[in-house]
Amino acid sequence: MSQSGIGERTLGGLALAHSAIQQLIDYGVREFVIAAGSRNQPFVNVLKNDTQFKKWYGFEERSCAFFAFGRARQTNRPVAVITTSGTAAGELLTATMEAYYTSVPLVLLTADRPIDCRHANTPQTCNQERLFGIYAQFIDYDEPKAFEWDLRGPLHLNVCLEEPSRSFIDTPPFTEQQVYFRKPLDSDYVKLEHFYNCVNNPLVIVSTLYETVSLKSFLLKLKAPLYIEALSHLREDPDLHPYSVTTPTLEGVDGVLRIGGLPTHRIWRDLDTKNIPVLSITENPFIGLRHGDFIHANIEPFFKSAPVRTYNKTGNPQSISLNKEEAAIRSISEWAPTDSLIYLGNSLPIREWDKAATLEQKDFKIFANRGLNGIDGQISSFLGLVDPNKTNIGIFGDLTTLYDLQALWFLSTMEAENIQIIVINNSGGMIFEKIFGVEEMLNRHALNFKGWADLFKLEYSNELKSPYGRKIIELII
Ligand SMILES: Cc1ncc(C[n+]2csc(CCOP(=O)(O)OP(=O)(O)O)c2C)c(N)n1
Repeated sequence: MSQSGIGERTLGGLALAHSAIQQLIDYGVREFVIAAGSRNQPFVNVLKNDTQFKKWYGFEERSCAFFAFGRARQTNRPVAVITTSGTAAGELLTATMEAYYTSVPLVLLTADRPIDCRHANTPQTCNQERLFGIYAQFIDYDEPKAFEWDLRGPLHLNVCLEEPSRSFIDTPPFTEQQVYFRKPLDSDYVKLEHFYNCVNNPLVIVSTLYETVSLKSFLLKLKAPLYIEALSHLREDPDLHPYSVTTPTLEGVDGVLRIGGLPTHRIWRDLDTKNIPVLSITENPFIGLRHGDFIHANIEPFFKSAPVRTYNKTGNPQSISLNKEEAAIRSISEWAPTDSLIYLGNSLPIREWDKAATLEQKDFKIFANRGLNGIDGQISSFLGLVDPNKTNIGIFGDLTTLYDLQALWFLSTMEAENIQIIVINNSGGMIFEKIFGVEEMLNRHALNFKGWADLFKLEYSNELKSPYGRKIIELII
């Protein structure tokens, strides 16, 4: 008998599956997104017997992975996606890449055949060792083993299992404990002091952040021009409006301080060709540019004690004119109830929201996948983020929507009542019309999404009606 109390190989790897799941629980996993296959039957078996933890079931592994990624962000905990072997495991790559660049603890639990099958291409067997390369820390789990995971970014647990049993049997309960925790990052102010010493006319760009209390007091003392993206949750704060810049430029700017996730605005890319100091203070360990420097820190504690230089400058909030699509985004922001959860799809919706959304303070909780700006897995990520206590509004381009149609599979087991999926249908990838103006870039089409709503038995509308209930709203531009 193994530690888990289940006989080992004779029971088709249940003992190994049980100890692997127990290890994930020790890491803090409390939700599992399961895409059943044959090889991963032991995981399905041990979790079927469990009553403590949340289980979601899907079949399209890419979507399951993005859904799990969304759940991990929403619950602030590691969440595991479980697949069978072969291409099923490969489908997890894109969500893993996104999780890597956003430091989200996504767990990839893949079933594999025993190690001696690895290079033999026995049925549905490929080499799953380090399948996700640099994007996931890796454990080859052919026997119970401890592994200290820092919970920053993905973990891949590949479990080698003998032939699964056809019968499901009782297995012992899991012990609910969390042994591993994310250690806080150090706050080091040397690079910030250096920035103050060499920069007299800074532009501060603030992007993805979820805790803003101490940063806000810091910015109020700093008194420097601020370009504030919606993902920072500070864009609508009236106290910061005097410092706010509506349309940022680098003219006259001799240094940029970026706080939070990677900025969406074009100006960030333009910085690559400017020879001025750029300092990023970020929870993800990447500069985000070809030059510059960064401080990898937990934002809230960092700004609680950060030294401040007062610049005594103001911003230049301006009124701007909106095109039809931007005006539609503005209407959505006005229509959305206070305290809604808003998911901004790549690519135009997020840009248009930053430009056009109301500045009224409505305490929206805003999310987007800005690790790699993919248009894949967007609806799955949104559904993973859904909060049953809020109105949940996801805004997506039409190609982005087409990419992830089957994500709505999860709706049938979700309890949230208020889910609005808004498709901005401009008949193709219109961000490229702006940039290139060339037909071959656009994937133009004449499709609409009524049939999609019918397929999943959802209400469908072409206008912003009540923001309550569940529906697909297709705004044709
Ligand atoms: C997975 C992935 N493939 C390709 C791209 C490149 N890309 C960026 S925007 C875009 C078109 C998006 O079209 P749509 O969803 O209709 O949005 P719109 O541009 O009209 O806002 C593409 C293909 C990407 N970001 N991610």
